[in-house]
Amino acid sequence: MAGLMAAGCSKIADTKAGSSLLTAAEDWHRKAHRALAGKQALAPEYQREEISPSFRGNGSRTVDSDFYRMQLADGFPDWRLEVRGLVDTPLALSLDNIRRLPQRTQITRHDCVEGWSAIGEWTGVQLSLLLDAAGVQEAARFIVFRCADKYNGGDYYESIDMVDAYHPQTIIAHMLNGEPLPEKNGAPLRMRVERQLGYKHPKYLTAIEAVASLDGIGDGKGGYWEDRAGYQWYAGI
Ligand SMILES: Nc1nc2c(c(=O)[nH]1)N[C@H]1C(S)=C(S)[C@@H](COP(=O)(O)O)O[C@H]1N2
Ligand SMILES: [Mo]
Repeated sequence: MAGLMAAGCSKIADTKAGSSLLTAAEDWHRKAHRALAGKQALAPEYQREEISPSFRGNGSRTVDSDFYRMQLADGFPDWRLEVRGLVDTPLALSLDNIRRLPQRTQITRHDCVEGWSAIGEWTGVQLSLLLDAAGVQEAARFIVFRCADKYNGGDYYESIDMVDAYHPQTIIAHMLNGEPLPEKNGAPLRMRVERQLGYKHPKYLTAIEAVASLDGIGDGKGGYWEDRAGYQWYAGI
């Protein structure tokens, strides 16, 4: 596990990563943020009393399919989260599988570029745990997240590098404030990538893909909003 982590981190540190992907300024922002904050520095965590009375749903607030509606009504018995791509052992996990793994709970603040924030308590499994279970291969440089919803007709997706993928607060959440994840917030599973802005936290998660390059995925900029509105791929707060 430690070996894998070290390999993942040094690989990123060594590359002039994604000169094709990142603008020079963005690259600078990512490095400066990391240098100041430290690679594995934690995003601030809050007290129970600070939790927002309601956590708004933004972007997609549901998934428009019969399968989703039926699963939502039944507690998602047939929902599967796939771990695939450049891994030795692809996985397909049920919600039950995920609930039985070691859990992390964190109270954090979500910041949306649209100008609102909310503090919530998230519970789920660390992404690093699933990546280690699947055995991420040396060639993998990014983790891509696939979602069940379409937003304005396009597939929502996102991606992060290996530093954020192995960050302790990067979790696949299935609970918000001690309750199963509400529909509007991404039921049954959504990412929390706490050191980045809201659009980097994909909801309605269906698959986690280890890839060597973001070329050929969506329009190649690493995410739904990156492709459409030029949002930065590295959205460090
Ligand atoms: N699948 C999916 N994930 C998504 C979005 C979306 O539209 N679809 N919107 C993003 C944006 S812009 C934000 S701010 C957060 C909102 O999370 P919330 O609905 O729990 O507030 O989800 C992000 N993840
Ligand atoms: Mo957002």
